[in-house]
Amino acid sequence: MRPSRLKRLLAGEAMKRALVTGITGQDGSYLTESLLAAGYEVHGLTRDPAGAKAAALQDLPGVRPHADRLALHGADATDGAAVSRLVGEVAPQQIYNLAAQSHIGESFKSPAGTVAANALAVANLLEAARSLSERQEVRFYQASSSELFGSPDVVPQTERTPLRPQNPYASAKTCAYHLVRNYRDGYGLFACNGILFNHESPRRPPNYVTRKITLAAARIAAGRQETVTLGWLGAARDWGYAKEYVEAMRLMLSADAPDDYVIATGVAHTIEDLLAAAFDRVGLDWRQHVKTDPAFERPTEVKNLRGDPSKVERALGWRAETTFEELVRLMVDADVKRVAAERNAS
Ligand code: NDP
Ligand code: GDR
Repeated sequence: MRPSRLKRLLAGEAMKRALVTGITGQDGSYLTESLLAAGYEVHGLTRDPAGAKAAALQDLPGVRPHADRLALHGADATDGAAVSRLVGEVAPQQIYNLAAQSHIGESFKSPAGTVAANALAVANLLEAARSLSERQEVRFYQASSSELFGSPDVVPQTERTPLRPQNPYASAKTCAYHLVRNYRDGYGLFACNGILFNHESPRRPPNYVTRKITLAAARIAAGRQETVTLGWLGAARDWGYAKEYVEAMRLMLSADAPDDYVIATGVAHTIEDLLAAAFDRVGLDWRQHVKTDPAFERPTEVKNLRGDPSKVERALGWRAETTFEELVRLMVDADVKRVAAERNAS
């Protein structure tokens, strides 16, 4: 952003100020809306502040009216000097580190880039936060993941389940998880790991299985495609609604003390459950429209994940409200609307 506008924003009254990395992503967009609605000044880090994802974020109904309290900053989180400068200049009271190469399949194709974005960048941010904490209070949230557990023997998984990452994404996230604990224990930094299980929404890109399926169901129902090709159908996941999960992030940074929390619904479903729910919604039988191709499989597959959210409910009063069925319904309905709008526009 232009230095003069940044100066004006920072000179304003003592408003709560948050820095969100990965602001253009699914979670970044919901978190930004939530923080803006709560009166925060929000600073976002993105590699492309003039790009399509940044434009879509700024155009959201929950963002546009608050444009005067949103500032986007162009930087790569793997650039330590840029991160240090940005954190020092913005001086946020809260940092939400959501930036990541977040696709598991892609992490096998780009392991070094994934380690840089998911681990090195976290070291950069924590170091910048530690430095800032010498002159003011700052709280740090890290987007940790159920992928840390790999394919665990223990069901459901809790904050004490052993970490056995199974892919480059999860290995890098495990490094980041430990770094957060190192800074909390070593420097007394208020730093939390949110160990979030899969959470989805109409804002999920279509290269994740939920959105790939809901979009395909909508397109097939509209006669715009005939089949959808997936990878391994044997997985089960604990799927929740992203809009609710960002509230858990905020609660963690508002708590009396920093800690790590599993965020999940506590209920798992298979991909076949997901297919059945999505295709039912548009009156179709999924078995007539699904193909598989090993090209979508991963060298190792994480089989079943189901979280135990009892700690966060007890300590912070957070609980998932949207059921799996409601989530699939709202995603299919959004895609049906999108497909109809595309058809009308063409
Ligand atoms: P997304 O992939 O939608 O968003 C992540 C964002 O990170 C991207 O929009 C990208 O923005 C940014 N980014 C990627 N690499 C870099 C980099 N090197 N420097 C700066 N920014 C970068 O992820 P979600 O919103 O789904 O998830 C948010 C976080 O939570 C991620 O860390 C993810 O790993 C984690 N997580 C997600 C879960 C889920 O189910 N959604 C579950 C558990 C954890 P841009 O291109 O604009 O720079
Ligand atoms: P996941 O989500 O790997 O759990 O990571 P994804 O939706 O990509 O996969 C879920 C399961 O579905 C299987 N699958 C397919 N997946 C994709 N993407 N495309 C397909 O065609 C397909 N067919 C079957 C996968 O193999 C897997 O078993 C998400 C990300 O948001 C991570 O960043 C986050 O940490 C975890 O959730 C928790």
